[in-house]
Amino acid sequence: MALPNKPLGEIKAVRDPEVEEREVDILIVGGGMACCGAAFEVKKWMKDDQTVLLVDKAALERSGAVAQGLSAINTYIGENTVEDYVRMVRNDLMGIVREDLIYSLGCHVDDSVHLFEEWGLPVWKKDEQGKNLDGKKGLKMGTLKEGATPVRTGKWQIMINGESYKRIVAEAAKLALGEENILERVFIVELLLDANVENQIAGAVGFSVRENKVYIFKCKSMLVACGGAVNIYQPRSVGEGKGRAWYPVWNSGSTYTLCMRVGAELSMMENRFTPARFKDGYGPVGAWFLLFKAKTLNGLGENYAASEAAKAELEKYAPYGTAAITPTCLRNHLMLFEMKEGRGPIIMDTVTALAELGKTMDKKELKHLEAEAWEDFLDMTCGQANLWCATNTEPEKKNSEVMPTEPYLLGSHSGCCGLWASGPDLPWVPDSYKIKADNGKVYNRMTTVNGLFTAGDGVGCSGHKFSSGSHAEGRLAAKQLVRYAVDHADFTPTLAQSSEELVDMVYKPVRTFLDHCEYTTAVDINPNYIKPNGMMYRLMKATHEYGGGTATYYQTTSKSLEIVMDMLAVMREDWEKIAAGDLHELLRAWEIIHRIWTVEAHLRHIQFRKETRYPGFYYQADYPGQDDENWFCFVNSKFDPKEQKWDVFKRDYVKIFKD
Ligand code: SFD
Ligand code: AMP
Repeated sequence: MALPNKPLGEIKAVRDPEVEEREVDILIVGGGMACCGAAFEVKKWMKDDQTVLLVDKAALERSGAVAQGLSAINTYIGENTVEDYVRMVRNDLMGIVREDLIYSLGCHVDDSVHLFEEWGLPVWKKDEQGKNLDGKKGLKMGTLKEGATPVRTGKWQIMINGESYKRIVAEAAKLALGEENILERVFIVELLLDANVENQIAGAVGFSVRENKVYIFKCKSMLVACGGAVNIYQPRSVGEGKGRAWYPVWNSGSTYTLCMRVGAELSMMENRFTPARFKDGYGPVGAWFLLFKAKTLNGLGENYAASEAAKAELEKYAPYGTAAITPTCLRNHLMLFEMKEGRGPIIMDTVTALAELGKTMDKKELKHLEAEAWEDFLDMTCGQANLWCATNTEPEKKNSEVMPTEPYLLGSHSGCCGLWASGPDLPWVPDSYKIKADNGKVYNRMTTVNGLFTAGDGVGCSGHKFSSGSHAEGRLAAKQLVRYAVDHADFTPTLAQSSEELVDMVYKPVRTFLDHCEYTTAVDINPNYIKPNGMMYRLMKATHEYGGGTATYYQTTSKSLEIVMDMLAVMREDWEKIAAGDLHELLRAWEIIHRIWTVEAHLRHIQFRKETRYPGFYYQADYPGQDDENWFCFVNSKFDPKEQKWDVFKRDYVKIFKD
């Protein structure tokens, strides 16, 4: 149930919070696209006596990556084949992906898109003359399910009027699950393994960010889909611009941290995403490239991507570099190449693009086109529209700079880091891609911890799901969550820790603060503690300078990695002294701890993979270029919760679909 907005000011934290314990069969952690998909689906498969609860750190209507809305759905198969979708994802991610996961998602994603439209999401359509109809006008052509033609930007993307996208999806999720089965504004801190059954998930602990209250949950099966990781590197926007980032600032790597801390295997954590975006506002470029057919120019006004030098550079990364669509990392690589050669900055030629499109349009149509250019931002990154206003940028008169952003970790957009998850139990899926639970059964999207599932940004090795695919994947996982809980009906989750121990852990930052805050007059400066804000700056400086951040054009070296690893070890020591005076700060404290764990996994993977698989996303300067002979494989890792030790290792890649 949603709690009312808090009154002005922060809510002071107290030493001894209230404790609420709950036991359900199925626990859903997160409230974004994947969890809304799960919430919509789960009850259809549940038995009458089974119980479910969804817990989101924010409010479902505007939580996660789709909070601001979106102007496109980037995965809609439509007239294409699912096999081609697999090929596209494989090429974009430089060959090493889980084709079983991508295929199974591709089979179901359109169904989610059809539901969105049914729930009221306006989808652009083509009319009989091939003209674009947006908003309500699109409805005249019927629905996608009935066979209406969407406005395709690229082969896989369709345009929507999506300012209220998340509200629409959340409303359906809430209706299906029931408000009484939803807890908002509760941040999950740690997952809990069963005290008696080895490697079995049994619950989670978290706290309310609106009341001094700790929640302890027990469950038989659990979905964790808390999105990707943002603000782990120094963002390009600092000072008054801080807080502006491309991916959602609230997603702090909880998916990866929560799961890895109970021993779930991670995969391809070395992969990251540094999207090219309109500079400073982080406005997306997809619609400009694909719908408006705009070109990017270097500082000399040249279409560098079409140059001989660019071709030669791409050939080094054949067959991916020479494919019909250049992989996202290599598009960045070309930009960085220009900038490093002194031919920056990179400019999106919006003026020529709109002028070209306008040639076949009357005045009214041209005005509409210009409005669409603004709406692309207003629907999903309104800060970019503000920036255009503030800098007197009319895209038909003035071009805008494009720049690759600071690194993000995610598994649903054009990146593929995440958890090693089971593929479906189908004959064509290789055995090495199936994870067998304690009962010998295979549950699609289960991690290597029994009963623990993930989806969306959480599932590794299978990017390009986007909003629609994440929703569909949540629905796939939901069915399996129920199946697992039914198959384990006799299992009684038992926690190893007492309630008191769990409260001590979650509220430790509050107690550290209360014990020492009176020692100094400046509440943020104290020899006995560090505030989350200070820790955030430390993390960002370390990753920025040594971990392949924007400071070094995304380049790192073996020595730099060694240095940053030492810095992380000290941060880990110091986080024992992290302090929180109010509930907002307690949230920030746990978020930064989750971020540090996630970054550690990321850098350990980069350290292990002795090649540069994703030029444009990151460069390991000691190992430039790709080394297929030794590294055409997954890199996986596992943190052993008992031994408190990391293991990083290779797993074989299996090709399922021919080129
Ligand atoms: O333009 C905890 N995305 C795009 N998808 C598209 O289909 N089209 C686009 O146009 C896309 N573009 C885009 C996109 C995202 C953003 C931010 C921008 C532009 C500016 C990508 C999708 O949005 C993305 O793939 C999905 O949303 C991923 O879904 P999911 O479920 O994996 O993550 P989420 O939606 O962010 O939700 C996370 C949830 O977890 C909660 N949470 N809850 C409890 N405890 C914790 N510890 C928690 N930590 C997090 C969050 O509150 C949230 O509910 S474009 O760039 O291409
Ligand atoms: P973006 O706005 O960059 O997030 O891109 C939205 C969609 O368009 C994603 O599916 C991208 O993979 C795709 N895309 C963006 N730019 C290009 C491009 N230059 N060529 C091909 N596809 C692109």
